[in-house]
Amino acid sequence: MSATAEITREPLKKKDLAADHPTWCPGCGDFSVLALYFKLIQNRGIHHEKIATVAGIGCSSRFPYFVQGHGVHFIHGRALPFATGIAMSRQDLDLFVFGGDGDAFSIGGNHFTHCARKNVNLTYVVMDNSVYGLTKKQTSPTSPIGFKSKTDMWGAVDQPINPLKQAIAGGATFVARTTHTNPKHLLAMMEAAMDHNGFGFIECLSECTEFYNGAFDASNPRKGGEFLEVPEDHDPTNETEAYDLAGQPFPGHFGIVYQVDRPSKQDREKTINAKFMEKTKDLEAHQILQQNFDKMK
Ligand SMILES: Cc1ncc(C[n+]2csc(CCOP(=O)(O)OP(=O)(O)O)c2C)c(N)n1
Ligand code: SF4
Ligand SMILES: [Mg+2]
Repeated sequence: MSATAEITREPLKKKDLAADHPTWCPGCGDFSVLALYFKLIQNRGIHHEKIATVAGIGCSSRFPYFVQGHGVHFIHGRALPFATGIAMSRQDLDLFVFGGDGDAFSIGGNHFTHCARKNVNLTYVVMDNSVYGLTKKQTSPTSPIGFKSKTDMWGAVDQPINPLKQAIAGGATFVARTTHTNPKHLLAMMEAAMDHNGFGFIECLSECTEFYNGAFDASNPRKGGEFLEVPEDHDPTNETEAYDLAGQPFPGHFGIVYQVDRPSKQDREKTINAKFMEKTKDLEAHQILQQNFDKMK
């Protein structure tokens, strides 16, 4: 076979993608997110060496352990900065970041805003259970007022954050909301975020059956709730409209709330890099460094 001959490869099956047996509690919403991630990889014919799954710390952040591909289980709240490094240096990878509401909006809150405004091309799925699951029930930034936990024994008193509003205000270019109880919708949102050029943020309601059972029943028709999709006449490019939709009281609407085109960080740096690559093409690495040192004098 010639070195350039194309090798035909079969799309991966679920058994090729599942690494470890997930250690989540029975009924945990996170199972559904993992199953749909496998489905997405299968649908898109992505191979092992192109999968990159990054997470912080939390039950949801165990995600990369269960996926056969490149994976990083990083420091609590720091998944996005790590993923940004990957995004900038390996643009050939399909990069997904998964994590919890605590990881994303408490300890990682600042990184969330900066990754959004920089429009780093990656997909970020926050598995929001409105509680700290791994550490056994503390109030999280999305816990509603009145939620009783180990840190708020008499009920939470602080105003919860609204992840969608936070993402829009931060400068995200793709903002969507879905739930683990609607697999078709969840998969559609992940596919749309993946196809978006820039920071694709998805808030996925993912129930913690152990420490916040029934939290999202009002959004689940099987539990007597209502699953309302984003209205057909909603204009996702209209920031004010998107902001209003994001502010609807729970259970709110599900779907793409906001989506606009803006060059990604990769796009913007590509131009700068190309210019300087051209300028320095005849120089050795030490000469480029010396030039930089001289400029700083
Ligand atoms: C620097 C640091 N602070 C605190 C912790 C303890 N800790 C681990 S996970 C976690 C919160 C997890 O909540 P969330 O991100 O919502 O994930 P979930 O377990 O609910 O999926 C905390 C506070 C830690 N691991 N590292
Ligand atoms: S504690 Fe909650 S979030 Fe963690 S695995 Fe169990 S059900 Fe899932
Ligand atoms: Mg959580």
